[in-house]
Amino acid sequence: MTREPLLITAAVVGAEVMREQTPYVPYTPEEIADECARCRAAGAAMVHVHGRLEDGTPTQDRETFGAILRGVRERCDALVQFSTGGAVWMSVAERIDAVSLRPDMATLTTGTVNFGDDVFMNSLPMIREIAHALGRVGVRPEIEVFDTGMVDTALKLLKEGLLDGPLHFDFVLGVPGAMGARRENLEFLVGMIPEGSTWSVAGVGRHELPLARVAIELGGHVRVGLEDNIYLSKGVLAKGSHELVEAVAGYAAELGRPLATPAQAAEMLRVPAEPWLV
Ligand code: KMH
Ligand code: ZN
Repeated sequence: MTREPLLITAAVVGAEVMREQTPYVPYTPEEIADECARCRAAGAAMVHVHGRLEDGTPTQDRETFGAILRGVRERCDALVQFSTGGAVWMSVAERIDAVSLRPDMATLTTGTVNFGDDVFMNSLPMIREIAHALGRVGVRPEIEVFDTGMVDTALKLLKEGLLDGPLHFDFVLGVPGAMGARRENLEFLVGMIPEGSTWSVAGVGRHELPLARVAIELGGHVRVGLEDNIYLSKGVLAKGSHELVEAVAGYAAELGRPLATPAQAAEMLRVPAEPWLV
């Protein structure tokens, strides 16, 4: 098995989980940045962030993201990845409002998918617009894949030159209405991506930790956090994303994968060395 350093990405907030479900989800930029720092201390090299208003309403507002970015940079050296997915009801303009702050990375979902009772819209023109917005400010995308065709679309955009290879994929498995969180699905997706690509898995709900373990065994990388799953074990709420990161760090130690530092992750993901200051 590979001993390549394992990138753990912590998805600490998301746009869906609310305090009614778990008191541990952070809302304010300070709470989000504090949780990111705890995740870094637990072994995460990158944090994936969304914005929230005081009452928990999701926002992609530039000011909120600026406060989160500054807060994380003040507290730790984790790479910061902005969501451009936002929430299902947001326009593309809202979703890309903050990317000119130039985080280390930002997400790019390459297709439309059912998302529970909702639809997460990403038509080809929308995908192109987001990819252009990232390209304009030199932010590397992480390709979010919720179903098979999204890999094909990413590869098509790579061939067209809209995206720069090698690509980094995050396979988000187990969203109701999307591709299931099963090992064979993950192996199939990994088989679709070109040599030299990198990938991580984000299992949703109870699949998060078991799929993380599979990814470590397969030589991939891992995303965990309250955005995707609020439980540490059956019926036991995680007291923050950092507890999920700790669990993954434990698997990595057991399976012989050292943890990637942010510097190693930046090199692997070809993140530009000097992010703009905010
Ligand atoms: N909240 C989902 C609708 C991303 O961050 O790029 C989309 C999402 C993906 O979370
Ligand atoms: Zn997200």
